[in-house]
Amino acid sequence: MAARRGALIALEGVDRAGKSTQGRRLVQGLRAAGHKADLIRFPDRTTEIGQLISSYLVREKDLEDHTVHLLFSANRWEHVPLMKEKLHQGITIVVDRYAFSGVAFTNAKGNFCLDWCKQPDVGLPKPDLILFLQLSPEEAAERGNYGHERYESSSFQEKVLQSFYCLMEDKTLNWKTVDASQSIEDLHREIKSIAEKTMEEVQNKPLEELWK
Ligand code: DGP
Ligand code: NA
Ligand code: NA
Repeated sequence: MAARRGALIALEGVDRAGKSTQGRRLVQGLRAAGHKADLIRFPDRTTEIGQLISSYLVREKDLEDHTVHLLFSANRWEHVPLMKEKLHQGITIVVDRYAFSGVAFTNAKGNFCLDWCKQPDVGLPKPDLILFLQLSPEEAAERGNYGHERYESSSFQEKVLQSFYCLMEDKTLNWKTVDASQSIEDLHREIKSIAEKTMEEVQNKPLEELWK
């Protein structure tokens, strides 16, 4: 019998929903429970492509919109060989943002249809679970002001949220919405239990390709 594989778990949601905190806590919690687990944050600003993306986000550099979209996608693709290797070694991978942020942020710019936005990410490893951290714009606002990076305004974030809702209509994907207004610990417990259930369910199933 083939070795059991790890699960690919994506965390998505608007800015400040707590994705990065929950991603770190989830990997810690899974490891503490004896599972093998790793975290990847997208964009990964440490690679050469990631440095370009970072200079765009902090407004040091202006890049053409299609170009930026493809760079974010390329930044995911450059991790794919290692992600696949780890998943097949039984390591669960938690990704803090994935192709859904890629589509939602570009689609929110207004002049890019969902179909075009999805194309560069078609064929990425398909997440076994997408946890959508749901937080109302009002609750997000209570968590403090946005920073000065590109995209950090409530009007743009509202459009991003609408694009996420369109993507969530795809029932071939395993979306689970969780209430991100709970305490960090309560949300962590809920997320960890959903994650462990998914890990159990997919361990003998083949890894699939996204949007194919
Ligand atoms: P973060 O480090 O998670 O705060 O992400 C930085 C910003 O980049 C944030 O506003 C969300 C945005 N972002 C994340 N992934 C993508 C993507 O694939 N495409 C675009 N256009 N924006 C993204
Ligand atoms: Na941000
Ligand atoms: Na984050």
